[in-house]
Amino acid sequence: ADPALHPDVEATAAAIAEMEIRGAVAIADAAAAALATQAEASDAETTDGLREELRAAARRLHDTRPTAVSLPNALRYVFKDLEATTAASGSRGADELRATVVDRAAEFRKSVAAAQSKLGRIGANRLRDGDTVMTHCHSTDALACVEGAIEDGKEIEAVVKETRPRKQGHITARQLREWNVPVTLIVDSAARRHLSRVDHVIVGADSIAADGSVINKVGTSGLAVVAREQGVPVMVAAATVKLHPETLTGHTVEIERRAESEVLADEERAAIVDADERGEVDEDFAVDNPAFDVTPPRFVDAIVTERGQFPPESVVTLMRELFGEDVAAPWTR
Ligand code: RUB
Repeated sequence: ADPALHPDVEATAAAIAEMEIRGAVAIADAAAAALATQAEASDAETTDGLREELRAAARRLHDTRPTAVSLPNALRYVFKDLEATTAASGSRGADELRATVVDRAAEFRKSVAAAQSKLGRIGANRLRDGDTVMTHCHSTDALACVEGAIEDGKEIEAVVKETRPRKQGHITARQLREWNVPVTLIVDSAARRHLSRVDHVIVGADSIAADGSVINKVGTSGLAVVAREQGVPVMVAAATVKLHPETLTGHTVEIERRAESEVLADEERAAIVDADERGEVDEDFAVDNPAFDVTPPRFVDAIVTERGQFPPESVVTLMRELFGEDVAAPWTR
């Protein structure tokens, strides 16, 4: 049986699964904080006991949502070479390990926040005074670029896609209004119609694959294709914590599928199919609700990271440098 999880770890995992905590950066930050809590509150008296608790906590956090690689990357950061860091045995070793995990988690959270403000400064340089941007979903990395431009004294306007079915566009619209950015909120299907007055499409990423493909909220790929058709550059704002190291070795990124109920209410379903008066399921009617899609690199103009901007085809170099061959998942051992 798994060792007992701290209630905060369980609460964090539930909040991620239910999307109360959402967005790749926020998920990673919360996972690191939860690991620190597990370590801090643990009364394990041996390093082995503590490691086992941490692995159980990491597994619980990991199994919430599959697509944002920032989550396993947060776990990787905290777990990296953890075996080697505790020479002492017994309770002294456990204390040492506890302190290391708490420090690592804090360091990770700080580095992610710093990366975001740094990439925001870089992305801001791509925007000119008077530009109109189009956004999809809610990405704190993408918004950091707009914030950077505003701080540089540029006037920016925004066309904000509402982003069905969860309407994360409303969060983006609220944030932009707080910065006094003029906002036009549109339904997703109106994107192409509005692109003629847009200077940049700016989106975030949940994962970036070794070939430069961008995995982000479903609808991103369609938007990128019509943006290309109209000659509007597509900029992906994504800190290096979004680079998916396992794609270096041929793995693909799992696309999360969410509940039918996000798309169709019970009464709406009943209005389409009346077969289930007796509780029967109509096998010829289905709802599919993928949460993310894949934008091929040829539709992306630049990936803006805290290490500078890259053409999508060259992020693989950065990926190798940052992760090397070490893509292990130490919490599964
Ligand atoms: C969120 C989403 C965001 C990325 C980047 O999807 O697709 O664009 O996570 O966000 P969901 P950030 O709402 O399903 O979690 O830049 O904040 O990491």
